[in-house]
Amino acid sequence: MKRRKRWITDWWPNRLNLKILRQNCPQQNPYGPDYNYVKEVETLDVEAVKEDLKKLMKTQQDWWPADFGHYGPLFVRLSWHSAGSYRIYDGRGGARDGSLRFPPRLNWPDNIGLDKAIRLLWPIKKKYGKKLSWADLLILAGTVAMEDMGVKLIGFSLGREDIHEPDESPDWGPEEAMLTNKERYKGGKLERPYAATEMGLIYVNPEGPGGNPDPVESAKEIRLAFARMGMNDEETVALIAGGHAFGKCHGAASDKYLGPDPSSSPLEQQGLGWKFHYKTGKGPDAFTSGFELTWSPNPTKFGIQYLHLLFNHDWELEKSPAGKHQWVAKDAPDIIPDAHDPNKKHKPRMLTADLALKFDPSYAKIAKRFLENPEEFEKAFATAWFKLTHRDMGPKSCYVGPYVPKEEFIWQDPLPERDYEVINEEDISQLKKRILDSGLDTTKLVYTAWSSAASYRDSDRKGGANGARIRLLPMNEWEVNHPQDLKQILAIYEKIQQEFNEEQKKSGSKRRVSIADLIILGGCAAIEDAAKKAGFDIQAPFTPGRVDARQEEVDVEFYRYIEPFADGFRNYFKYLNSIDEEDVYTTPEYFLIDKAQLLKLSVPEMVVLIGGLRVLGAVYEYQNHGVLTETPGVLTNAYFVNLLDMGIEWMQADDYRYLFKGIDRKSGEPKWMATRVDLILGHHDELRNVAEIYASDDAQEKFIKDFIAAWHKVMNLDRFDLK
Ligand code: HEB
Repeated sequence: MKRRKRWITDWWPNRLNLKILRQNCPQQNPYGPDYNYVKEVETLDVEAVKEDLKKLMKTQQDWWPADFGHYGPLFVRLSWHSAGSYRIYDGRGGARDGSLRFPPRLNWPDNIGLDKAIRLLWPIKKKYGKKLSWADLLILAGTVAMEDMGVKLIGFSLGREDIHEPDESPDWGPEEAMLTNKERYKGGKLERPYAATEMGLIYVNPEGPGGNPDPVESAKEIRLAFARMGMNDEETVALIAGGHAFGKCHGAASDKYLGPDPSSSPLEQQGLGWKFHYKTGKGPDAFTSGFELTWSPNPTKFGIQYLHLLFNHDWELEKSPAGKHQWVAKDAPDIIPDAHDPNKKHKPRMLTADLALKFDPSYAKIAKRFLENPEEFEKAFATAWFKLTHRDMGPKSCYVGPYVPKEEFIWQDPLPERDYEVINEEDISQLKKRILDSGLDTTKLVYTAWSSAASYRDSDRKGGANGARIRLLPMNEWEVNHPQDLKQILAIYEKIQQEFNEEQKKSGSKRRVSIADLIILGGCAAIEDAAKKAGFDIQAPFTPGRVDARQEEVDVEFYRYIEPFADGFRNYFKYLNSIDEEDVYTTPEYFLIDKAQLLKLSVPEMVVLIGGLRVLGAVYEYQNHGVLTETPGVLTNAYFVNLLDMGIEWMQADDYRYLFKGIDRKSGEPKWMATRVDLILGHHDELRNVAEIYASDDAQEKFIKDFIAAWHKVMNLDRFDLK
């Protein structure tokens, strides 16, 4: 073997990695920077694709023969694994970008065999090219398969644009080795943001926790993992019982015959991994999970047989040919068909994770209800499948294609229809004046606008300024949003709104202003004011049209879960005094980069926003942390100038190395306070490089302009209504 080049990360693995802020740049897109996937897929003949898919799933390929003459079950597993790595805490994972085709997910041991499923779909991808993304196809394949196998679906949306390189933004866990959980469990608790209980799994170990075949313990893991996928017990039971109506597990022989994952496979295998060197290694000799079982007598037909067998038989522990714990119904007749030999029959078998649905009392109750009400079961399954495969796509306005369901779901962050006209330029300048004249502190205006807009995360397109959910539970209670101030500010905005809308009504105008717009407008007004104080007469662009959601349009439980504990932009870190404790596993500066990525920011945008927000004083609890300026509220580049000032020496100021004080080297007097998030901009070579550019004497105007541009970008991140 030849030597391997070393990368900077090999030598300095702890250097803060900014890579996730420059993934998928437009130049990186092979279709070119002007490619618009949504426009392309809108012209797709979806009916034709569906027909092609249905034909393809029933056409045998010698290189990877289908079980039961139907690739449908394999495609269902493909779609489930594409969507199922979604986790609520940061909205990452999931199906929207097709990242199952890239490491690490491509190589995860839980995704074994899906390389074949993807390759089987290549003729369809090839035929439709730029009009059909892999991301959409990976979900469409399983969904059409289900339709073909008899599920009454509730709908489907296209519109998932592919990425063209691995997505390295999710933190998938601390373990280097696959299939361990040595580090993610602390004190019996699964660390945030993980949802999978072991590295390299989508959710849980099918054999039971750590390979222990205990259905009750397995149920606990399933409940934990599925909750972190945003699924309740009912959805969980529906999904598992519905999913395992189809297909089989593969484990013809010991895993000692198993070759390496796709990325580690020899070149000549052309990206297919896990070659199984046992007999033919495919069809009846295939190895996927190492279990060898089929759940249902009709594995290519949807129904309740799985539940029926589960509850009407006794299950005995046995080992698969590959040596894995699985369960067999010894008392049942041989009613299970063989996947390849029409003359062979088997006994019903199950995984430990399947038995969880019988031996966990809460799951059992739901499962029995489903068993007795097959129509309710089918509806619950179809609804949960739709949620599973669409919940990272954002609001309904992001949906594309002829099968979008009319029904609305709370997890889509629904917004009311606007039944009035938006405010015009004149209204905007008038309202800005009214806001500034109201006596509201401009710092608070900026802080509130930021809090509203920067609740957005692009991973699953949740949060954001539209809807003004910051007025409602639970976001109006989030500590980082300054609940007390928020109440006062909102009261004033409501008054301004009322007066303005009243006047419009009187004058016969149909224009109205929403609180959602006022919150952002207030931020813009404050920024213009701060720029003026710095001697620059600059407009902060503002695009009206946001609407106000109602409380019943907020997924309260979900937003409670995702309350932020770190936001470097507001210099907020909840675990100030417990930085080394278990609930936070890494540094505030890492979470800054993480948050910047969720806000789709580039490195310069992130840096300039921090510099601007700090001099505006928009810092958590309006402490002096990072407010490195003599003139807070004036939009200058002072933050960068002072951060890089060699006349200041920085020193640790608390036991946790979170706070630092800046001492005047000459006088020895303390001058500034800052956090790790501030000092990283001076410490990190690349961030320092940007800070230097903004600190330079020629950069005052550039700083203001860039800050306002980045600000505008964040304010509009969720404006899917503008497309
Ligand atoms: Fe499933 C298959 C596990 C859930 C759907 N799974 C399977 C298997 C296993 C499992 C182990 C085998 C693989 C092979 O091939 O070997 N799952 C599991 C678990 C869970 C689940 C543990 C959790 C609890 N699934 C699920 C869901 C769904 C599914 C949710 C949907 C909805 N799966 C499925 C299918 C299949 C499976 C369809 C078959 C595939 C074939 O046939 O190929």
